[in-house]
Amino acid sequence: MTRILHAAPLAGLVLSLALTTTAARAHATLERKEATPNASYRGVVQITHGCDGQPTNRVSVTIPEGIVGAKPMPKPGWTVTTEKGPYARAYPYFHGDIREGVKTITWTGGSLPDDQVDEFTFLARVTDAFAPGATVYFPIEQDCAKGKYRWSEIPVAGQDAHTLKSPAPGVRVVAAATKTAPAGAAASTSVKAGDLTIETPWIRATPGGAKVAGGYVRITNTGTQADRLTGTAIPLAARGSIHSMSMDGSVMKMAPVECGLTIKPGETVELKPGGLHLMFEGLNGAPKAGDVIQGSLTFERAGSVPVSFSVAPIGASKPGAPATSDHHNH
Ligand SMILES: [Cu+2]
Repeated sequence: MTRILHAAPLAGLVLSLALTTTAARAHATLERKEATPNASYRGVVQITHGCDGQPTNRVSVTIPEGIVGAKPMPKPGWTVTTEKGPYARAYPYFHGDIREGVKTITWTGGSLPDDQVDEFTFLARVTDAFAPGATVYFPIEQDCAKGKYRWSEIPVAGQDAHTLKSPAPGVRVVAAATKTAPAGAAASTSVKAGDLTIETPWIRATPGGAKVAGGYVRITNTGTQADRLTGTAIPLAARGSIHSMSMDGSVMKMAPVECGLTIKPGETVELKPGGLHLMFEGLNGAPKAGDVIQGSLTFERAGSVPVSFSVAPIGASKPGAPATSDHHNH
């Protein structure tokens, strides 16, 4: 048993001498230590010990300003409640601006023994209120029958978070991957993200000056719960979204897929030319055949998943295929 008694008078001394890893193990932590602006974040609060031997029966996380659309994951044996309130400003969200939302999420009524660990999960969106390099803190309250911890200390500028006795877990905000690999670099064709398998992400090259490009990918859900593809991004494009295509008489029409594209358990969804596709708009450069573009797909449950889009020639109907005389843009 390596429990550290934070309430003990010795705790400060122990912590100041302890290795970072020891201190981090004892605190309430967040499993994922990095997040990307304008992308979803899956927050997994890890409770690794009780209060001086007592079981934990309440966990509450504060959603900081600039993190929006927070939703808790229900947890068997626990009751989840949320408190909502207005944000300091409006933030862009899937269907226009969002001005209010969940500020705290609290799980109560369960009993987590001191010698067991558990996780409390929420999903939220990181806005552009945080620049890459910033750290965003999620204060956490942990209550036991007797005793409690308030993991709420936030380091001031220049202060080392490891010197704090009850630090709020921090998540570092990092820029989305922006590297464009040289032509001919091998693209990884299959990526696993939780229950999802993401295969052959590719983009069709565009003539210089084009403002839009279509992207395609195959996604299989091997899990037992549905997930939803809600967004996509590449550094070359100002915006990425999911579009459907349909025939209106003899006219091909496309429209954004509202609320994301559902991938049911056991289902494979294929985005391909002439059908569902990723739509990249506001291009500030032209994807060139043979390039590999690092980008991301965002899912409601699986979060933001980095993917490598290979670029096929203008008019190609599949990755690696030669151009055809297809006149559709995507
Ligand atoms: Cu489109």
